[in-house]
Amino acid sequence: MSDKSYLDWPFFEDAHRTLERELEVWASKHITPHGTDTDAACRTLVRDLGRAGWLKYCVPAAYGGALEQIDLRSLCILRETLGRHDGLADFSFAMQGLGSGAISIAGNEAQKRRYLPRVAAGEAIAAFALSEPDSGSDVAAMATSARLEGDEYVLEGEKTWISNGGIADFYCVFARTGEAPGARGISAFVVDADTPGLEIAKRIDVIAPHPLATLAFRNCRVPAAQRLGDPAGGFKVAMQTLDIFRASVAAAAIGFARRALDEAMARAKSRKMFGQVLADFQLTQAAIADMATGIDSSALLTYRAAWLRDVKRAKTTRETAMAKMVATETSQQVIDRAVQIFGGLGVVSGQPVEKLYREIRSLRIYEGATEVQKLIIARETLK
Ligand code: COS
Repeated sequence: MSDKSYLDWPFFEDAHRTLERELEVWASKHITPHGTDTDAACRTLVRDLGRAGWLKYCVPAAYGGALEQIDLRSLCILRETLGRHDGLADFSFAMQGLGSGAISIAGNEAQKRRYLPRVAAGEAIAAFALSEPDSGSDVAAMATSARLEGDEYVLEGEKTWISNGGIADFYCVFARTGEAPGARGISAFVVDADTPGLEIAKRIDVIAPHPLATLAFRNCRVPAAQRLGDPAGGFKVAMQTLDIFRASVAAAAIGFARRALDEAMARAKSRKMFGQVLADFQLTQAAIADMATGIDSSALLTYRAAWLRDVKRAKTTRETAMAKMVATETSQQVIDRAVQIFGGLGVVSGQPVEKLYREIRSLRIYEGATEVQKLIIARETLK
């Protein structure tokens, strides 16, 4: 049984404890091993998460959501719990939120009504299309353009590392509209997957399989009504979306780390060696102590950021960046130690710690690499 003592911290309300309890029961029963068809597994997961009502936490109540406003502590509890059970379930949940976040933040009434209820019900798969081959960390350097022609924007360019690329029903796309250079000349759009001129240029295979693709926009005509928010407001919408979801990446990393610690403790208590069990050795105990402390430090930073946003309505750019950096880096170390405690078995394909070892790696890179989080923390601290 995983450590749930964090739920007694003052950051949480009874509704959060109930959410965790009910999700735990659901996940134990409904999350089952997936086959090798990752696209099919993700489609099924989105449908099941939608039917069970969990995706309602990704959108506001007026558009089919669970709560009046998106509650970051709930998102974090959902991702931590799903992440502890299954990386792909966490991924499928998270992308519904990240992929529709720009609509919740900047969409008009018609856009919200058209997309958000289907996201919450698991009937439409969402994706966030920001990165490009030559613009990952440096978002303001993006080259994809959107030229206004009459009442249409014409999109040209490439987006890459797009999660859900290939299975999404719509993409929130950021493109240069040219009002000013750099960050001040970018707008956001919602582009339906079947829009002529939008193609899946390449599917990308990664060490922890999930749908990932490069998108090509060639003479892709999007009605001007599909622009999200003000012209040139796209960079801020992207950053505001990331300010929310980066904290949830930290929560997913904590869920992975908790699972690794649980697996490592079970192994350490049962594996006999030199006439005792592994857990009797002080070197194992030191590892367990570091793992448990790392998890609690990460959780404190993460739920502080979520609480500040939810309760104090604070801008949490700095706190979110700290949480994302510490939780993902720590989780990598915790999982690596769990593999070590497992010995040879730890690197056997299909073992839970082996899967976690592959799954954690990308979290230190996507939604702002650790180096970008350092940049953000330093800038905000120096202000
Ligand atoms: N919320 C609201 N507005 C923000 C913001 C935030 N978190 N961060 C920046 N802005 C605003 C700034 O206030 C500034 O506005 P003005 O022009 O009105 O002054 C504007 O956006 C530009 O900001 P800044 O000059 O800081 O932008 P930079 O180009 O220097 O980029 C970083 C900043 C590096 C922080 C940004 O590019 C980033 O987060 N990169 C990582 C992106 C990422 O996560 N990629 C992964 C894609 S998702 S898998």
